Amino acid sequence: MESTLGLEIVEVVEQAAIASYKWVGKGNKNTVDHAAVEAMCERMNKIHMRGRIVIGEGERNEAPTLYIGGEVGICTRENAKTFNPEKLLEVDIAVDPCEGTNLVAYGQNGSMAVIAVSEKGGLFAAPDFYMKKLAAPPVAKGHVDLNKSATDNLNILSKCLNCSVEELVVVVMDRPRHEELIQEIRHAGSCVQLISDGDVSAAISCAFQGTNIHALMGIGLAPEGVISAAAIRCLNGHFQGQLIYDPAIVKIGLTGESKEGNLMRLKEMGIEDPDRIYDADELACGETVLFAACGITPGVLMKGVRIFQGGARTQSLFISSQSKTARFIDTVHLFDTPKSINLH
Ligand code: VTB
Repeated sequence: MESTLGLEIVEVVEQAAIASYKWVGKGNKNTVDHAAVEAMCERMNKIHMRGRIVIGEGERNEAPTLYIGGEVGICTRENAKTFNPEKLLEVDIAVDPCEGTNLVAYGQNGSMAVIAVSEKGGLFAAPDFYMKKLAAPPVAKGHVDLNKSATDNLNILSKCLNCSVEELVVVVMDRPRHEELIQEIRHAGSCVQLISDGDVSAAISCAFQGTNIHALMGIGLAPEGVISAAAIRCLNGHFQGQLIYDPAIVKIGLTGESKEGNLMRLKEMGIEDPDRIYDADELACGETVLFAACGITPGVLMKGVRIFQGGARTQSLFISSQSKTARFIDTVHLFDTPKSINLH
């Protein structure tokens, strides 16, 4: 799968990043998202695959493209019936064409275009619920636990990383729902790095040394949690997620839903235990998992898009469970044939 799709999905996120970056700082998150979605969709439809969107831009009636259940790729065309079935690559795809649309709209750091791919059934088709998340470096995998308190996890993390609790940096989304969590982390002596958006980048940063991010704690959206888990699973990092179905916990969001209605929806999805804690291997359970991200605005892991006359430069991250590698890819894009400049 990697040899066929690897560079292709890097180009998918690069094109989405460049397209959305053109709207950086203009203050309109919807324009940012639309540009990323269109560019991602267009590039995916040039790949020789039959890709099913399991995490995308919403339900079929909510989004014109990249909706859940939609299909992308050359092998979805009418004439695909004539293709050699052995050559037919059928995959499940999780996308966030612009993770952190607000960040791009307001010119803030930390946004990226992301995609995760696996064989059919290889990615958890998370509902658009919130998810309580815990991400941590590989050395802490299986030692920290979402069932434990933040204080206990910080003590465990300090032992795993052989550092003091005071040296730990924990990323938390700056939301009212995290008021108590933030207080507990600071009371334990660790540093809280607040982010306004973009917990996928924060989660993945835990799995790389040298990012000065040691954990992600708190509640974000579940689809982003699956995408984070796909990357972290390949990096052998720690990621756990637990669906949040009670709007009272989130304080905002899940508008219109009731706890009973959410429980009913989970039951209809076949989720028997709504309080189940999923680990990375369960959220991204496929034999092969590929992940690609391209920086839109500058971030901890990747530089942002840089536009120059006639082209652009991007930095992407490609992670593969197949080759067990994480590659940072620096790409120069030439938009058009270089104009001969008459200097006389
Ligand atoms: C979360 C987080 C994402 O949006 O989904 C956040 O996981 C939305 O949270 O990274 P709120 O509903 O509390 O605003 C992101 O930050 C960006 O998609």
